[in-house]
Amino acid sequence: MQSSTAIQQNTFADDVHRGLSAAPKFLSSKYFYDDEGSRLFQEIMKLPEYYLTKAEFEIFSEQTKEIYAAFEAETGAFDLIELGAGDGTKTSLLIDFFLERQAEFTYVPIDISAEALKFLTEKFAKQFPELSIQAEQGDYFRTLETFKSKSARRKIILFLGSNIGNFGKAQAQDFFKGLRAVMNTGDRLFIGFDLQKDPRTILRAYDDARGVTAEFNLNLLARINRELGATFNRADFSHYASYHPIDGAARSFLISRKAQTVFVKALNESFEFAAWEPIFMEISQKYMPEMINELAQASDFEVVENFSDDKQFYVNSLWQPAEKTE
Ligand code: AVJ
Repeated sequence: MQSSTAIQQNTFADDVHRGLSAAPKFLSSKYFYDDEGSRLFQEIMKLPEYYLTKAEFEIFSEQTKEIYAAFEAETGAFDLIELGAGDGTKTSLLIDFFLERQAEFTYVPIDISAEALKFLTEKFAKQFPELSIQAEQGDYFRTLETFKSKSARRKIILFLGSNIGNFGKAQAQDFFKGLRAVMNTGDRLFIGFDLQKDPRTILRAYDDARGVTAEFNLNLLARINRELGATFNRADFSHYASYHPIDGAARSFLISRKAQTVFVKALNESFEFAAWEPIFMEISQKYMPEMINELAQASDFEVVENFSDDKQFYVNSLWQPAEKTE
């Protein structure tokens, strides 16, 4: 335990070093989710402006039967694998329905956060006493790799919540190619994509009136202070969100409000910020429907079926490995 904590911390320190030394400066949004960051993200999901969770919840609650049918869940035993499981609210809708239909499956939540997995496992054990759960802590790919050899069962892989948005377009393709490599012909991949829509609606989702998203971003500075002994003063940085309708990318930044120097003890290094210099924090990529098809094709999948909410804000897209053409 001691050594794995040390390794994680080194990686965090390395990444902070790389990001603050770069021009322009950046920090990785994957570090948002410490305990406080996870709590703030739960808050974000409840905000009126954050339509993503509501849209995906609508799809899962109103089209459960259709999703179940599209999964071909009645054809035999399978593993329901969820990447980055979170609090499992949406997945519980599927699980509830699957158990009712007596589908034969094991729920396999995979997450980097042991804390999040423990919470989810305890919650589901209470909510669904008859559910078979096999939580796996760790990196998506390494864990999936072991599945390929270990389990002959069908895999239905869930990657929900528009988490793919954090990757940007090129990275998303690499990610899906990696997944494709550990999947067999009968397996399925179910992905949540946020769609391009009125740019104002998107921008508001990342610039909420109560400032919870600002807190969520600033919390990473607090984490760097705490874990790496840095001297960030949050009041000297302000959250700025943008949405670019041509590339479909929502981006968030922390802007240095003045010329300042921040010392990071763990790196034994100081970083200079010019007045109004930005730190790029996060990309949340939004998709056009045809981009989803292109992405599937480029990563050797084909789209089986798309599920959308009433407002067409969001798509849950079901993919299967493409038929071999040779
Ligand atoms: C968890 C990556 C889907 O990009 O919409 C929410 C994170 N950032 N508000 C997103 C987030 C700011 C969220 N994802």
